[in-house]
Amino acid sequence: MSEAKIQIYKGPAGGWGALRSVAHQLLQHRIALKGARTLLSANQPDGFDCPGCAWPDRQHTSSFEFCENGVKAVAAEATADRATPERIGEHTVTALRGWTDHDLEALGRLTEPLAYDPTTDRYRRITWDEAFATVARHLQALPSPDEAIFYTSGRTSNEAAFLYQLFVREFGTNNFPDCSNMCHEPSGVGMKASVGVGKGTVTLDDFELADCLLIFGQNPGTNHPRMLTALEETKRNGGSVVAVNPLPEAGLIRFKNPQTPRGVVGKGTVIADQHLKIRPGGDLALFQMLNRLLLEAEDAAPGTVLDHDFIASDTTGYDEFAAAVREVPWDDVLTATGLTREEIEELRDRVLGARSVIVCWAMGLTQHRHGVPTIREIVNFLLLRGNLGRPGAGVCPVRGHSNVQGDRTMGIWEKMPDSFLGALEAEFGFTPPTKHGYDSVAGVRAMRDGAVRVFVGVGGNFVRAMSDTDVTEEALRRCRLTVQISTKLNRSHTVCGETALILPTLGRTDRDVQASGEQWITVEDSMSEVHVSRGRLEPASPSLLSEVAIICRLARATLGPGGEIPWEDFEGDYSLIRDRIARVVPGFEDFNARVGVSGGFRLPNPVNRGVYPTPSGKAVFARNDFDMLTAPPGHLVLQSLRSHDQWNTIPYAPDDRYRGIHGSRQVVMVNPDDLAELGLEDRELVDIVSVWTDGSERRAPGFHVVAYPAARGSAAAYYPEANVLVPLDSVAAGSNTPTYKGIIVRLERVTA
Ligand SMILES: Nc1nc2c(c(=O)[nH]1)N[C@H]1C(S)=C(S)[C@@H](COP(=O)(O)OP(=O)(O)OC[C@H]3O[C@@H](n4cnc5c(=O)[nH]c(N)nc54)[C@H](O)[C@@H]3O)O[C@H]1N2
Ligand SMILES: Nc1nc2c(c(=O)[nH]1)N[C@H]1C(S)=C(S)[C@@H](COP(=O)(O)OP(=O)(O)OC[C@H]3O[C@@H](n4cnc5c(=O)[nH]c(N)nc54)[C@H](O)[C@@H]3O)O[C@H]1N2
Ligand SMILES: [Mo]
Repeated sequence: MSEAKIQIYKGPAGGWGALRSVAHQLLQHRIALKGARTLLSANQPDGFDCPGCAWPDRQHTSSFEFCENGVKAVAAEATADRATPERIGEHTVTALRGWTDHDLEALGRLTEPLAYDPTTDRYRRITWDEAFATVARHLQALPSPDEAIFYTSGRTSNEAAFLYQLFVREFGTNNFPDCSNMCHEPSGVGMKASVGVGKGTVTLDDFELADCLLIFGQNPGTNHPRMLTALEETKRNGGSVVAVNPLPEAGLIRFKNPQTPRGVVGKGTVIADQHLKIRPGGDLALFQMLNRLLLEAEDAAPGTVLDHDFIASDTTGYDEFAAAVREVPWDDVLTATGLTREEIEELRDRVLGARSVIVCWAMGLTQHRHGVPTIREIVNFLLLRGNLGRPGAGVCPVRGHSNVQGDRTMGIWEKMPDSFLGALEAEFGFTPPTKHGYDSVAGVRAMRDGAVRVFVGVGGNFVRAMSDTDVTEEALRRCRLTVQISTKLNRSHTVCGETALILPTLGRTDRDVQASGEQWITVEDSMSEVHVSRGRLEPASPSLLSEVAIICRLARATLGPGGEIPWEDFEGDYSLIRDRIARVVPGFEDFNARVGVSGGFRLPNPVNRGVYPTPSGKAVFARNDFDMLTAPPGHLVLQSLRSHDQWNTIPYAPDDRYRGIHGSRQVVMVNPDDLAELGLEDRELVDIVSVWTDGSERRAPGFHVVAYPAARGSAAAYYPEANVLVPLDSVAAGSNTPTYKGIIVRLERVTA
């Protein structure tokens, strides 16, 4: 194991470092300048949607928004390397299972359909027809359609997602685990309960108008680099930015916009006016205290703090909420947050001085056992001062995968409402199942317990993304059939059911030609803008099929000929799919015509018109119980997060530039004072051991301790290496999201 080189990073995000890193990526993937130019058509009106993240562009017609990590994501897909059957077949699957995530990915793009051959323990090439017949045979043999699950990762296009759910529902199940279950599910559940809609309410224009931005549990410098430009705009217009995070993340502290000459050579913009170094899981307590302080400020100066008109006209539940939140004790809040009273009062004053406030958040809030109440407390906070549905104010859950929000809109959800199922029935003439299906955690349990026999995944890397890696892997192995529709090799391909298939597919950047000619697809970003994406590159192999084509052929093979649904026509002309989406999904009327012009359209959010699709028709103040994560003596609260050089389950390199860590991912970051208390030295080798309420323990061996300015009592290690530590049953109440950011651990010194 190589030891990490550590030098705490003091510079800004962006700047020269970003440019250098991009040049290196292009070189590594052997992408020549011609290819590089194609890459630069990302997010252009005529180009493809960047698969890097779900942050929006100005009308999607921007003058090319440059982003280091977007280029890395595109370069990874556009690589010149090929994972051919011959290269994969050189190794047994047992051997491949010993490879790192990075090395599997580095074989390059998949080129041919493959089947696992248990007699040789190797993958071998098969024909597409054999592949579809194999899946059909297994699905048809199941005693019940509920014995299959159909996973989706968030890169899938609207068109493919719509057809996938159509196929699966006609087959007869709602078993749709997806990456959203592991990601922003608490945001959707919490906002839906509070305001009736599970999506954000703001646009980029609101960032220019906001007086104050609160950024909770998010590392935009790495994961949404283009967001830094929006933060810069807020600052330029006199707004303030507050970062709430256990770590001092570089992009939140200072930013040099590499798209401007000044940004490359200048000092950059200071982003955060205040950084609150909160303990992991302390955000619910912080918002409850903020809300109490707003009520007290109103008591002190009646009529000046709360928006009484808004509360009276638009909300319900205020009295119960207010009575409860007034009781939240300072002592508990200070313990839960690790903050000082002065820090919290400074934040209160900042909020009181701001007419309009936006709250942004990502995984630091959702991946906790109280993720749902935390989101509901944020909505409470915004409702108090009418910070919803007006310019410069609102909720901004910042989504991850580039089309994760669109996939949900298209029906990838294990419990779509009856209105959606009814519309499907009216359009396609079959009765969709109404019984709710399995989400990701329930899906693993069902495979583990033998209740599910077939796993199909459109994209993603299920065994590395999910919690409790060993349990998840064993669950997959118990299946009769596992099918992975993928662009590149990953660990999930090495954990096979009795029969296992890899179906290689086109990526976002690849040209997609079907019977009626060249096709384009659509996606929905984090701010509900729907727009076109058109691949331009020569496909990685002539054998690749698009996701749409694979789904159509799976459906025809499985459901048999003679059905009502024209799968063959859909495959040949994607505009026919959009015609159907227009008739089934609200907000997509006249889809083909509207999406093709001037950067697409924005799906309306009724909350912005003061319409709340809740049972009461009002926005609901929630009364949330106080909850904090406590670690027993000698233990820490561990969060698992992304480095600057990875895309979800796939590390590009063992470096984390903005945290100053180079050469190793087997590190655990801990505050130096905690290390002293634990009797550990910087760079010492430890095992991370998690403890769970049922007394069970899980171990991740061989990590170097790194003294790092993290919040006291916390620790941080990288995802997916830390996933073995998260018990399958450790989930957010109400959304079943694994608690990847709230793991109770101890560090055990490794003695030689
Ligand atoms: N380059 C790149 N871009 C990506 C991705 C990628 O892997 N690479 N992944 C995409 C996906 S799917 C997603 S969901 C997003 C993820 O985007 P992020 O949510 O930014 O990703 P994480 O690395 O999980 O970072 C979580 C942040 O929350 C902080 N945090 C942890 N626990 C707490 C807490 O209890 N309270 C608070 N206030 N903060 C906390 C961490 O210190 C860290 O800064 O990024 C998307 N974009
Ligand atoms: N410990 C810990 N665990 C986490 C998280 C965390 O913060 N901490 N974050 C969670 C979150 S937020 C998420 S979203 C999940 C992510 O979980 P997933 O979405 O399942 O994982 P990814 O790593 O994004 O999937 C990468 C694979 O997708 C395939 N792929 C890439 N592009 C395409 C495409 O265009 N089409 C198809 N069909 N396949 C493609 C490639 O084969 C690649 O190997 O992980 C979750 N797990
Ligand atoms: Mo995500």
